[in-house]
Amino acid sequence: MSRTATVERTTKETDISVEINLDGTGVVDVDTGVPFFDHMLDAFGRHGLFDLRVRARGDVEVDAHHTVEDVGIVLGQAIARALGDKRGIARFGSQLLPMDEALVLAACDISGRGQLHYAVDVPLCLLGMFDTSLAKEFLIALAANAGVTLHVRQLAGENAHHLVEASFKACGRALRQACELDARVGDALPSTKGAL
Ligand SMILES: [Mn+2]
Repeated sequence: MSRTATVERTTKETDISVEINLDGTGVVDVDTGVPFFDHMLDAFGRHGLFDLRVRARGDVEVDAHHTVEDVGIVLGQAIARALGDKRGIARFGSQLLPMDEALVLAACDISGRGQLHYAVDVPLCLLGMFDTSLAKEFLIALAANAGVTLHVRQLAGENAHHLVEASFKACGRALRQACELDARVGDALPSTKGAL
């Protein structure tokens, strides 16, 4: 059974479609109109080994905020949908990810309770048209809509590009582990409650 999903969402601010295959090989095709964000989604998919296609058109003449946040919403929904009944998943994943001087930890639990705990002190600046505060906005939307408890924490680093990119890569790797089907879990739900 393939763990894929396609989700589309249109509002007055954005028009977004996301296709994901959780069991992919990291083939990514992204165009959001925000080049640095494309670079981050590429890193997320490639290191998460998700096949990911994203098309987004948003009101970037205002700024990139709506586009980035709404892609987080739709990507989160697509991950939740592709996970299906969550039987057989590893559930937890974590990755400590270095990028030059930056070192970022991401840890996730496919808990059904979407929440972000973010402790990355990124200098507030523009990376192209992406302002660095948008990294947190994206991850809030992703965690909430995927139903994932997500901790992202900086252990070292100062360069904004490195810190944001390390965060996206770490999240991709951590989610890859958590989404992975574990043969020893079999067809069970990895929960003492019997629900995720
Ligand atoms: Mn880069």
